[in-house]
Amino acid sequence: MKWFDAFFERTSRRAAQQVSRRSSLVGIGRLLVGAALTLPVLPFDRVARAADAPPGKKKEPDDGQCDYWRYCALDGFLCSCCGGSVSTCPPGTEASKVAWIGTCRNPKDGKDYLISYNDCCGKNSCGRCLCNFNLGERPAYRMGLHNDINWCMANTSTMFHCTTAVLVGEAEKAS
Ligand code: ABN
Repeated sequence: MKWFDAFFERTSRRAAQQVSRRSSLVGIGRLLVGAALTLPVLPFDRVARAADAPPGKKKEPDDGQCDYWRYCALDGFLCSCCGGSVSTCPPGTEASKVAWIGTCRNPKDGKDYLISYNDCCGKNSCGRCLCNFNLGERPAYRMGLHNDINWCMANTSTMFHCTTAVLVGEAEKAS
């Protein structure tokens, strides 16, 4: 390793003779400012995050948990745990053409909302975050009120991957 030490000693001495302290400080300063300006705009892949929170819409903190209010009648794997979000299908899957509609109460404002539980179709079961809540569900002979159904049945690919909970709107009050 002697040659290594000698090489660095020679190079450092030459640099010290040729470069003033001021110009090396200027160089280091430029490097720091350049890094601070360039690093935040480098093209990191933010696709996954973008799918979770479309522009202008904040991702809700607990939508990866079964007890999130919108999942009150969801039977399936949460798309939030499968590369999608509470209301978007993961890449490579498509939303079911038919869905089960539930009514859930938002604890923040105490109002009831219609939620469309669309399955995401085209890939085999995600297998993560299985939730099974059945508020308002009825046995299978009332098919429209039954949620234990593969809603991919009307899609080109009937493979079920996960389930989203899309907010449709405020529920009308029964008169
Ligand atoms: N809607 C979710 C689901 C898919 C397949 C079978 C049962 C339930």
